[in-house]
Amino acid sequence: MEHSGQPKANEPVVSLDAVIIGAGFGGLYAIKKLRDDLGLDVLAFDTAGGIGGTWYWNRYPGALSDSESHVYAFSWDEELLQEWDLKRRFIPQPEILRYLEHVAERHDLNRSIRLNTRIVEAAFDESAGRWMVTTDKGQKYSAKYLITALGLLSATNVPTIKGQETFKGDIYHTSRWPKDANIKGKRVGVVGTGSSGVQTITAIAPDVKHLTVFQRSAQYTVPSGDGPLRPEEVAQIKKNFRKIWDDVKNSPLGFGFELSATPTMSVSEEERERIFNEAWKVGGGFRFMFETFSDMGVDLAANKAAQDFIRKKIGEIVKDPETARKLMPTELHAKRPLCDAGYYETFNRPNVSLVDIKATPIVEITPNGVKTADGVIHELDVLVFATGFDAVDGNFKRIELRGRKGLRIQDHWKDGSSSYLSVTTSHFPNMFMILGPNGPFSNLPPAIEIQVDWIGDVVGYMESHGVATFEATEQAEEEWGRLCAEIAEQTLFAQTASWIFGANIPGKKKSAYFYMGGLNAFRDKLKEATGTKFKDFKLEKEKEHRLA
Ligand code: FAD
Ligand code: NA7
Repeated sequence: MEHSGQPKANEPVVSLDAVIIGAGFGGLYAIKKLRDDLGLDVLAFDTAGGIGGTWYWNRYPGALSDSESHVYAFSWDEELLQEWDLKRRFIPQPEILRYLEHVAERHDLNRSIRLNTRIVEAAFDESAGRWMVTTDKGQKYSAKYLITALGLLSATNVPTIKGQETFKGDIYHTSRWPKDANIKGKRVGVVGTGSSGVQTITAIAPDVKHLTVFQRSAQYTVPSGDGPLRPEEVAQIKKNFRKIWDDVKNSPLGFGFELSATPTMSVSEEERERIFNEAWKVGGGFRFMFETFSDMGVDLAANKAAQDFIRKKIGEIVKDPETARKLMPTELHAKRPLCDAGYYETFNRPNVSLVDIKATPIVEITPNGVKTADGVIHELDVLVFATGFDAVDGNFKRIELRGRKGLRIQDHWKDGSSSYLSVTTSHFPNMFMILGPNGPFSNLPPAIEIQVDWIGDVVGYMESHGVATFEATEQAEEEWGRLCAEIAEQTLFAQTASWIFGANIPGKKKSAYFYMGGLNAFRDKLKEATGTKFKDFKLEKEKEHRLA
């Protein structure tokens, strides 16, 4: 159904079936599911000036998905899988955005999307059993369902450094890269060496006059092995798409390759070296971590073997021994695995320098650059923050979001964000989260599809069974949280400070933000919830709700 979405003077509140927040992969599929499959009256809102979510915002040079291109897409439009031109092994940002825009046009989704519109408030009205939603333009909507597709790597983390406002040049965050950004021939500084930093640094080094990399933590990264797909590879993928997607959704990581079952120490040192070298040649950060051996993420000795291998590679690649030393991580290899297009090689360029800001921290930003603790002012025209995101729950906390009895999400999640099965949270009836906290740690488009399909099933059930409200029980949520924490604690990821555990944001509660039991197991849990007729949820029938 279509809705003008504009409140009229005599109708201050527009009534809808569902409000969707976000128009990335999650929001787009939610529109399709609820509007076209279930026939509901829905509107989606996005702060952005275009659809695409992550791929609208992250326009920094070198931005690329490091899930392989044939599994970084929707599987529900089989025709499009066949039609879409797969060009390279990995899919760069402009191409992903073009793909999502094409999906939106092809399925006529744009008419159900309001861009340049931020949702500032969403509150559950218990007496009406409806969500009251307010935009930054003061428009009000009422809806039975609230679907959040806010993005788990979307709320930017911008550091506040003394003197920042005095800087005479431009400051960009990678995920807010302006269309008119100009770095050519300039002196550029990049703070941050996570995935975004590694991609940006490698891409811009040849174009800038001088590049100063401010590194807080050295990074393990392996070659991506990106390149054009051969026509016979594309043909093979297209022939097998059904099976590929079936395997993806039934695998722990959803990346389209088989995980190794071989423990690292079960093979000889020579064999280990051979397998690591082979993976280095093939490329891909997730493949290096999960296709080589079975235990890099859980066993210290296995992890150390991988660390040693990468450190040795750094030593071989980087010519200046002091730079190589600084680039060699000493921590566990247990952050999100990365891959690159020649990151370590970049530091052999005469126009690139590396500053170890653990040894010499940034003390302030001056009008002309960045001053470090050794008194040096690194003169810059442009400063880039590749400092990541307030991951998973960041965008929830930026909305005035209230559930039953006016409970604010910030208070509900004061001890760390929680959910039942990532898609629901207690006290927030009829609110369905796409990639909410404690969801699968996996390739994300299949995780999104699995979640939206389930949400569609629940909403369909509610509509056909006269269910007014649907809500996870506190107990189910607590148990799910405990399970996520228990599984996460068994991995080395929990011993490493990164966004996966909320450790990158000062003051943020360090806890498990993901379910690390696998996408396949997660999918089974959702199926189980449906199969047991939602026994861990409270369902209130329309009649009961009216009586209450
Ligand atoms: P998003 O695409 O983040 O969309 C969320 C949208 O919600 C945004 O457009 C935002 O503006 C909007 N929004 C938020 N709050 C509000 C509000 N209050 N009002 C209105 N609108 C709001 N995943 C992978 O699986 N593989 C990869 O290789 C990979 N690479 C990545 C690389 C980068 C640089 C980044 C940042 C992320 C990457 N991801 C990757 C994760 C990526 O975010 C997901 O794959 C996917 O795009 C998430 O889609 P989404 O719709 O859930 O969220
Ligand atoms: P990440 O992976 O969180 O990386 C952020 C980087 O910025 C990392 O090197 C941080 O160092 C560094 N950082 C963060 N804050 C600061 C401050 N205040 N000062 C100096 N350095 C800082 O974010 P990305 O955007 O690269 O990637 C996030 C995910 O998005 C990625 O995994 C992909 O899935 C896409 P630290 O390591 O914390 O010492």
